[in-house]
Parts: sequence; C-alpha cells; structure tokens
Amino acid sequence: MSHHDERTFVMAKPDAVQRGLVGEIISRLEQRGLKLVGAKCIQIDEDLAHEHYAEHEGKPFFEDLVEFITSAPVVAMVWEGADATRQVRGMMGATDPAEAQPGTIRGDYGLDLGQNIIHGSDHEDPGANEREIDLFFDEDELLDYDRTDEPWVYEDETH
Ligand code: D4T
Repeated sequence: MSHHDERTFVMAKPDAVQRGLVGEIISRLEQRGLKLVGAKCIQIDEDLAHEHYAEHEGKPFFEDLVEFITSAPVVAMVWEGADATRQVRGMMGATDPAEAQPGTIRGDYGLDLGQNIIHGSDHEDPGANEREIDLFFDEDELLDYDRTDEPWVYEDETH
C-alpha cells in the first residue's frame, strides 16, 4: 500500500439524499483528488444504526440519532487517498453546523446539529475508518483501480 491508499468511510445522510446534495458531496470529494472505490444506496436498519453509533449509546441524543439515520436512504461510500480520513473530516467541517466554517460541507449546507448532512470516519479514533468500512462493505465491493489524474494530484507519481 502506498501512502495514497488510505481508505475512509463516508456517508451522505438521509437529509443529504432528500435535499439532493449527494452529487455535490461526491463532486467535492472527487475534485479534491480523492478516489471513489465503493458506493451504495441503502436504508440503514436499527441493528446497523446501533452498531455504527455504538459509541453514542446511552447519550441523550442517541434515540433521535438512530431514528434520523434509519428514516430514509443514505449513500455509503469508501474514498481513498493520501490522509483520506483527515482530509474528509476537514472538508466536512465541525459536527455542529453553527461552528462549521463556510467552505466546508456542513458550513455551506447545514443549520442543524442532528441533521448535519455527512458522516466521515473520525481520524482521531485509530482504526475507525477500517471498522466502519467493514460494517458497511464486503471486501469484494471495493475496487482497486488507478485514476488517470493521479500523477497530477501526487507529486511523487511519475508523469
Ligand atoms: P458523525 O459521526 O455523524 O459523522 O458526526 P461527528 O463524528 O462529526 O460527530 P459525533 O460522532 O460526535 O456525533 C454523531 C452524530 O450525532 C449527532 N449529534 C451529536 C446530535 O444530534 N447531538 C449532539 O449533541 C451530538 C454531539 C450529530 C452527529
């Protein structure tokens, strides 16, 4: 694995799908140079919601969070690139849209903490990216390919 191959889990939440923001999210990530290696539309069930948000079980917002994330389809994705997990978190902006900087996805499209458009694996939680990818995808659903512009994105790739 080269240092360009870090994978991270990203989800366009139900509000993004309902508001027609999926294309915008994909567009921003792919224009950054990140590579889409897996994607699917799914409706998350209770079990998957509890597993995905296990760290929040027992918190006051947990039930609302599960209800929201299971309420309508989401688009689950795996994106690959140098430092992908941290880069995506930066592009998402702060969890609370009121704190999210303009120019970030949440800062440009969100106003509500509970409906904050996008999820990306936490780069401060080692292994969160791989854990979440495993929860949503089988290995054979993830593709290994080169993007033709990679030499123009990464300086150490040969032109
Ligand atoms: P996710 O996990 O959805 O990408 O969001 P973050 O990683 O940015 O934030 P998080 O795990 O702390 O929160 C998960 C999810 O719960 C909602 N939430 C959070 C909420 O409704 N009320 C709250 O007080 C908090 C902290 C928003 C995101």
